[in-house]
Amino acid sequence: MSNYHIKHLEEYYQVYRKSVRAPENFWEEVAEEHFLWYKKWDNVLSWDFTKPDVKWFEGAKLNITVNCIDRHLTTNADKTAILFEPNDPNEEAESITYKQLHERVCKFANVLKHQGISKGDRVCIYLPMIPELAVAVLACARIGAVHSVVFAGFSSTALATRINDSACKMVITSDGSYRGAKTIDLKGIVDEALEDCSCVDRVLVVKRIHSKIQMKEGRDVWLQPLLDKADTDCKPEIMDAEDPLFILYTSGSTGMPKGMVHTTAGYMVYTAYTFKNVFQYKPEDIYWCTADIGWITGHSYIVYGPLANGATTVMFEGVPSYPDYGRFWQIVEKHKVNQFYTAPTAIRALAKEGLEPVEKYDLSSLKVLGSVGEPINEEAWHWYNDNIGKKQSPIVDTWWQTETGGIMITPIPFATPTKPTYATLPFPGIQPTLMDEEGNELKNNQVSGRLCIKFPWPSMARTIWGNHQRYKDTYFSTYENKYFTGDGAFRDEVGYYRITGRVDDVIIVSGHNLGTAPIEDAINEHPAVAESAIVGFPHDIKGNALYGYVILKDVGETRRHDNLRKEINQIITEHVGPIAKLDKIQFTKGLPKTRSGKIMRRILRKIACKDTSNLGDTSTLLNPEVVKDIMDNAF
Ligand code: 7RM
Repeated sequence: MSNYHIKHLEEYYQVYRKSVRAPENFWEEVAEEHFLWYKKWDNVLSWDFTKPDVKWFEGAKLNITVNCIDRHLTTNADKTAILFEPNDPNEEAESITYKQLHERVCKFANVLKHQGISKGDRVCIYLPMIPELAVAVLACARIGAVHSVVFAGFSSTALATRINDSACKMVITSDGSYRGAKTIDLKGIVDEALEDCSCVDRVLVVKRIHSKIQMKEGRDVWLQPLLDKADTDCKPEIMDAEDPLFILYTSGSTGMPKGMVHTTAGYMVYTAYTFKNVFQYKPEDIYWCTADIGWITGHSYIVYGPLANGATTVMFEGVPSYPDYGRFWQIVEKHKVNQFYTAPTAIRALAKEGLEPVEKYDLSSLKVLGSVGEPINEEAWHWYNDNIGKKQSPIVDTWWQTETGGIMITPIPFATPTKPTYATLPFPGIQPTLMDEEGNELKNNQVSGRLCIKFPWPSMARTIWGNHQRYKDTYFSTYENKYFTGDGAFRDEVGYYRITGRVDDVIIVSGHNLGTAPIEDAINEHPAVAESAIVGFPHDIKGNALYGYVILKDVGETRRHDNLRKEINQIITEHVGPIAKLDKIQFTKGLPKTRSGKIMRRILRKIACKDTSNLGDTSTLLNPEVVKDIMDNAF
């Protein structure tokens, strides 16, 4: 029995038990069977969560692009690797075979080298969802440069923070991007960001929208002429198993984003193995994940996982609403998509538009549906199941994080019976547990607690770039010898997990993780603002929306509040990005605080959620009188 392709629930339990009883043997078998190594490992795993220090496949030598590209050339050179679907449905789709991908990655890698990039250098990639984004990522990996992809919806300040934090030498961007009917001036945003980044000496610019842009002499160069001159072969850099592959930033509950560092071998093994099993990918299938490569879902399940399996992976540049709300389903029909992986926020937005845009298209190619990014509510789950999967395609509700690198809790389609709103069972090798607030492990079923992981897995992040202490404090200090996810969960009578949401100050809006602190910092930049606090409240489409409580410096502020609201959202757009705009802004005289000065967000959350019948324990409040005032003036 190959443990690579699980087909029945019994088989799942067998594989799972084996993976927990002897994790090293289990992962060694997976790594032996399915990948190309220059040299195999001396040691499968060493770990110590107190430091924390985790190493997988130590001593092994490999290059991940050889596993994602070169090794498919003997049997699958002419198979489509990347199927690019542009923003505009009238522009032709582009199919890139494994052979062509090899050539494009090699050329790009040679350009990087000529431009002075070598192993270990950090390269920031700020590109829209066009093939060059995937090619740039793989070109970095080819030569051992560490890519740091920044989602091209982030503002110039957010971009600058990320570039500086990991001291990137180069930025790869485009003149602009298409987003539905709009264009976005990406190069302008990069120019603004780089005013504050002295580490960057080269900017490679991809031509996409043919807009007029500024090219800074000596710094900015067009990519295409360099590619035209580049050699079509590039010898892969031989990497150690634990060499960093990439950095990806994720919001934290305090100001600075965290640059999660992922390393090479473990990440490759885990993303490839999960991809194959979670989507039950077969060689002839067309797989489509609608995420952006700027997020971990795109890294692991558009680029690395699918390509390591020799899959055909669709890359979509556009948005679900352009030119109309049938766009996703039109693409499914056009490319006969077999596995479709998206986020609850997209499902809710599409469900709101009714069935007409769905019924226009033939969705019979679909076999497996995926969900990721936030809890999927029951209504959205049923809509997806009934109308997209026609009750024939299992929904894999996949729980995982930027930090975990790959899918952690998920059904295995056709093996695990699904249950609406439940991510169900741990993937083989994953040992979840629930903890109470006092640090006791909750061993029974039918309990709620904080979700932790007891044992290392190959694709876990190894550190936060430049701040190992913060890595330890954030993930390994709340509970002894356990990785703390920051999420709450419920475990039902058969051991299925239902993720209930964040227990910290991270709010998930339309599937984007937003830390409250950077948004509050931005608001406080407004000259009229004294203090602010952000909470989430339920929103039909976005899952959560943001509610801001703002104290003005001058209570008698004469400007109209509506203008101030606009200005505050403008500042947020500049500092964090438009996704962090507030839906509601309430001006208030004070904020409920504990004696130690901590804002009691719990109370603010209840007020924002109109759930004020029981505010819970308010005995530690320093200023109970403001609570009534806030309630009286709430939206
Ligand atoms: C993959 C990704 C991580 C946070 C995580 C959760 C939430 C993700 C689910 C989910 C319920 C799910 N990485 N989350 N997937 N909650 N069910 N299936 O999203 O780093 O951007 O976000 O997202 O709170 O901690 S992420």
